[in-house]
Amino acid sequence: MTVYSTILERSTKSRKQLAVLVDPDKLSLNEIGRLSVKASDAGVDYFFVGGSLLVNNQLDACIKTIKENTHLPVVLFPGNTLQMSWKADAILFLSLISGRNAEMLIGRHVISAPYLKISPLEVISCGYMLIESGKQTAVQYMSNTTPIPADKNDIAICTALAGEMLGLKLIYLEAGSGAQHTVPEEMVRQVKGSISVPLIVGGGIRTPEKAKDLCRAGADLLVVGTAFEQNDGLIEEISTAVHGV
Ligand code: 1GP
Repeated sequence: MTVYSTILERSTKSRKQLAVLVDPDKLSLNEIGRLSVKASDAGVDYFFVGGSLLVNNQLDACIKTIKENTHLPVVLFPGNTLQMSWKADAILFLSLISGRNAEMLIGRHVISAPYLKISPLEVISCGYMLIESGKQTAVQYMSNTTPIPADKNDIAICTALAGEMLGLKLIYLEAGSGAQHTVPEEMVRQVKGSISVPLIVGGGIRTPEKAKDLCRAGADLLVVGTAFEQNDGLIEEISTAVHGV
């Protein structure tokens, strides 16, 4: 079963899903190993791996460590075209549809397409939407794009709809790593009500309560990184919250 068909099937059955985001620069390999075991024990669904900027050349080793410690699918969540590895199972082929930077919409994809074509990676197209979250985030700065204002649900809905109509297989509402505020529940609700592809929500999720609220609002898959880097004891609590919805 492919990663996408798993996401789709679980979303169709309203089984909420959780991905642990590992930024290979933020943790040592020992810490990544420990986190992998905890995530697997806690019933997490996927590992996402990537960061806005990787400087430690640890991507392959990070994925290898996760694979040695779990059987969970590893999905590349690349901040740029250098973050590719054949050791992963799949890649989110992100088009930053909330922005108007042609490089992020299609330019980088043209560069990476021939590499992906010969790779064993499952390529999953994804409409990536950056939502304003209180302060400038790394992804805003690095992508040189303006996020959608957090109170403009109509813009978010139309952007997600357009992404789906263009054939993108997932929509991802992103507040940014370490965001002050998550994507608002009302926006999640309205976007979910307008699309039929699975909806991913991430950025700034730190508590089981917030995770539950976002799932109830309509998120099919939550992505959590920073909170788990700071306290891996939260993995079990947030996983239980997500899977209990
Ligand atoms: C994934 O970038 C986010 O969408 C992760 O955000 O690090 O704030 O959990 P956090």
